[in-house]
Amino acid sequence: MAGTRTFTMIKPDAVEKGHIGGILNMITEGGFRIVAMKLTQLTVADAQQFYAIHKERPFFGELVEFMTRGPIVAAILEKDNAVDDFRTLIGATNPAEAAEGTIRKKYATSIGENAVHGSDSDENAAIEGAFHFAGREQF
Ligand code: DAT
Ligand code: MG
Repeated sequence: MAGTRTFTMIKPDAVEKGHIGGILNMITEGGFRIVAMKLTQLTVADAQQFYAIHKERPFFGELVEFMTRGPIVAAILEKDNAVDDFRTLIGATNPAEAAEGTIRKKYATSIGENAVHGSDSDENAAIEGAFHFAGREQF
């Protein structure tokens, strides 16, 4: 059975441009309940760990530099089928390929600076949520 929670980050590009409110509105209008949330900033070590699966990719250095350049909003979201439904709401990694009505279509600039993160599995949602939030910070 699909899980009910996913993890998201509003990335530095979207925070810099003042899109926190617009993105949170799309998330709640999309039927997700926010069960944990904070404004925070990743250290280089945090970003290297978070994106460790991509460490051999040519864009890894650029990705870590981008993700650490300013504050992010980290949040845990709840909904039936949370991981897949949230991936649908955010749209394709490359905003040029993202469907109309998705968060990345509306707010992302490029494949690297794509406004939001969404977990890709229930297992990673749990790992990523626990990376940012203690149990007592999850409601
Ligand atoms: P997603 O964020 O859709 O899960 P991913 O896990 O494949 O995508 O990659 C993680 C992030 O790495 C992505 O949000 C932006 C960056 N990235 C991925 N592919 C890239 C590329 N070809 N060039 C630059 N950055 C890339
Ligand atoms: Mg991914």
